[in-house]
Amino acid sequence: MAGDTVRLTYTASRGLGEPIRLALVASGIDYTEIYLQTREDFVKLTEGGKLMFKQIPLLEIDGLNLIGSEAVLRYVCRKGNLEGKTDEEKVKIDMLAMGAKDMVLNTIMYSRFHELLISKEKAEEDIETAIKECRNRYLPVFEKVLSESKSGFFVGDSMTMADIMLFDALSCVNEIPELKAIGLLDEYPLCVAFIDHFSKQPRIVDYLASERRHTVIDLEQAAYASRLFGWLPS
Ligand SMILES: N[C@@H](CCC(=O)N[C@@H](CS)C(=O)NCC(=O)O)C(=O)O
Repeated sequence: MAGDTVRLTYTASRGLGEPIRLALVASGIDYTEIYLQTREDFVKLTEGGKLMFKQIPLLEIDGLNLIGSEAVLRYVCRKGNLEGKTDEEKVKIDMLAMGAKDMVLNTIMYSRFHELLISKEKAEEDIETAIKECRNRYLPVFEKVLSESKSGFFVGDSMTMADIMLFDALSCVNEIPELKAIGLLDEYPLCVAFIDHFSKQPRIVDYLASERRHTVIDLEQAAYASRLFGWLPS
C-alpha cells in the first residue's frame, strides 16, 4: 500500500463497515475503499494473509492490517479522540455501543438474511421480535440517556464512539421499511432528534449526502453478501 494511505475493504453496504466509516469521517482521516464484488474477490483476500480470521472488514492503517470491527472502531476512535475522557465515560460509551450493536445485529439485521435463506415467515417473526426488543429493552434506555444529556450527545460534551454506534443503529430502526411503517422510532422523540443532531455534525453532513453512504440493508444487499460469503451459489 502506497505511503500512508488508509484503506477499508468491505462490501458495498453499511454492515459492520459503517461505524468504521463514520469514525474515519468524524476523525478527519481520509481513506479509500475497496468493495469486494465477487466470491473470488473474497476468497483471494482470505488467501492473501491480511485477514486474521478470514473475515472482513479490514482496515489498513499505520502499516497495520486491522480486523475485528469493534477493535478497528476503537483504534480509529482513539486517533480521533472519540473514546471519552474519563474511565467512567469510557465504560459508559462501551456499554451504550454494545447495546446499540446488539439491538441491530441480534434483532433486525438477520431478518433480511433469513427471508432470503430460510423463509418469509421466519423474517416476519424476526421483525416482530425486533419490535418487541426495541420497545422493551433498548429504545427506552437510549431515550432516557438522551433526556439526561446536556450536549445532545450520549456521553459527555462531544461526539464519541457511542454516538457513532447509536447513529448507525437508530438509523437502521428509522429506515427498515417494516419499522418505519409503524413509526417505531417516532415513539422516542429524543432518539429522532439525536439522528438529526448527529447528521449535522461537521464532515458527517457531507458524508451522509455523498455516494459513499449506502442505503439500509435490503434483500438485494443480503443476496450480494450471501453470494460473496458462499451462503448462496455465485
Ligand atoms: N467479529 C467480527 C465478525 C466479522 C464478520 O462476521 N464478517 C463477515 C462480513 S460482515 C464475514 O467476513 N463473513 C465471512 C465468513 O465468516 O466467512 C467483526 O466484528 O469484524
